[in-house]
Amino acid sequence: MPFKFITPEEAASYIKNGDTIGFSGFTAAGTPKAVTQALAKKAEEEHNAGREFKVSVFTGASTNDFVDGALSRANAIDRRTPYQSNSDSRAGINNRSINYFDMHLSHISQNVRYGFLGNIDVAIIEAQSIDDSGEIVLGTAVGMIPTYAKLADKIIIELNKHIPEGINGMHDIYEPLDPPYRKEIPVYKPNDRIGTTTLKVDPSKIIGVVETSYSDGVKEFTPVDATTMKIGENVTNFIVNEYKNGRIPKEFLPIQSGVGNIANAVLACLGKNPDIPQFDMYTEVVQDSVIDLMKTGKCRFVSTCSLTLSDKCMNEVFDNIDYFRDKILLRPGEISNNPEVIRRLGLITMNTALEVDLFGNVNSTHVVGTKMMNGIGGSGDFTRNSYLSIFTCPSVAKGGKISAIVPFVSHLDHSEHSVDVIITDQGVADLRGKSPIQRANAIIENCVHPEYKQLLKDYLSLCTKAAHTPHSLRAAFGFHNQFNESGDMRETKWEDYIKN
Ligand code: 0RQ
Repeated sequence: MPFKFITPEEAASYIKNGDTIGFSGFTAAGTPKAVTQALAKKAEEEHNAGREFKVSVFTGASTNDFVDGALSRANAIDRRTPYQSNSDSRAGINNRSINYFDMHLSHISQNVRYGFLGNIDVAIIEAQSIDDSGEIVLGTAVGMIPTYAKLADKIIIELNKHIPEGINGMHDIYEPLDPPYRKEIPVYKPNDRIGTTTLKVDPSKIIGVVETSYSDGVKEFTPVDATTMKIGENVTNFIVNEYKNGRIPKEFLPIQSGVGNIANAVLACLGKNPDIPQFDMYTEVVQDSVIDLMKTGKCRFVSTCSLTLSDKCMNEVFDNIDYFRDKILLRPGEISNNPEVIRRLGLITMNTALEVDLFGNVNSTHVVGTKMMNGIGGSGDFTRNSYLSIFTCPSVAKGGKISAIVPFVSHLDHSEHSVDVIITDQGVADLRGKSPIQRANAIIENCVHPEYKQLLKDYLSLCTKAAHTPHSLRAAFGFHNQFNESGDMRETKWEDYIKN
């Protein structure tokens, strides 16, 4: 091998204050894990010596404690995009020591190529293998690394022995041309391979190879509880009904499913229903429940950006890699989340909301309107372009103190124009073809927790003037104000808002 083996500390020594780093991976899957820890240590040493040291962290999606956790704790992150879910990183974002900007995942690579986000100084790539010419077999995810690697001045490789050779053949690396030369993305079925199995990088940019042996460290999901089970059942019954009534074609349509406990439970439930035929997925994240469905054959094929599997589930896939290799394609985020392909394939999309308002607007990102949770991720890419867009959430959070259904969302990620169906543990509100007031009534009737039904009905009656979308702008954030004051939205009193 023409490349030098170096230590994580040596690799970190090449990274300067102010650099922008592009990372491989998507969620915890496929991210580098050793150099980032050494970089965090270096940042602390620099800070102790009275020198500034911060880097910009561009990833595929969220990462894990090795990246966001370690670097946030070391106060080593300046700019951060596009998605994160680590508690230390969340704290840094909300105290504004991290300059986080939240973007649709499908936009990242092209915006970097367009020059909108500045130079990529270093790309750090987790690899299963690399040959002398710079051909890399990636790990358990792709993310935005084809673009970061192409544009970076320097490349550091983390060669992870934990990833089996058998993963070779699962990746499908493809980068579109930029306007005005872009052509169609030639994915007509989820299993259409359009690119190469390896990522070719310029070998002269590689400054060294760090050997590692880490698992991705994805936590196991919390077991399905009564609420998530009920949401799963409601989603399944709704889709079965759509299918039986011919609003989903007899061939069925590919499914996209978001991240988190709820998404995992929904898919598990969907897979168990005998009235749902075998299906394919065109999605960005594969969680444990999908692997179970692939084992039974219910899910035939998955196009994804990452295998975000708990260590236990990942080891099972690694042990049976020959079974899974021709049933999974790992693609760049620009392709897994591509609006053109999503619209063409006609995806049934299922994402999770933090809060939803009476008119079908969705907040996926900001707790009580101001504090960043994780980011929009791919939910906007899929929702806006889907065949049928579904949002799920528990009807209440924090033991009932928060209603997920509010008069007006305190932050807007997905507008009423893109959201077709809302599903909670209480039931299903099908918003298609309904006026705003019809949507509000359907949501109150079917999705709101019983403790909040009357409050929301009363809210609607506050708007006495004739209006297409009835709101009392004075009271629209009444639930949120109440939560900020007493910690319990149930104590909202509308009379406080209609004093004059
Ligand atoms: O808090 O952790 O303190 O208990 O939010 O909520 O119910 O466990 O749901 O794990 O599925 O996450 C929207 C964050 C949901 C996620 C979100 C509190 C609740 C709990 C988590 P605790 P749950 P999940 C593809 C798609 C945006 C990106 C996306 C997400 C915690 O799904 O990040 O969809 N989505 N990407 O108690 C205050 C409310 C709340 C609330 C719930 N209204 N107000 N707190 N919580 N509702 C994937 C990618 O793009 C990579």
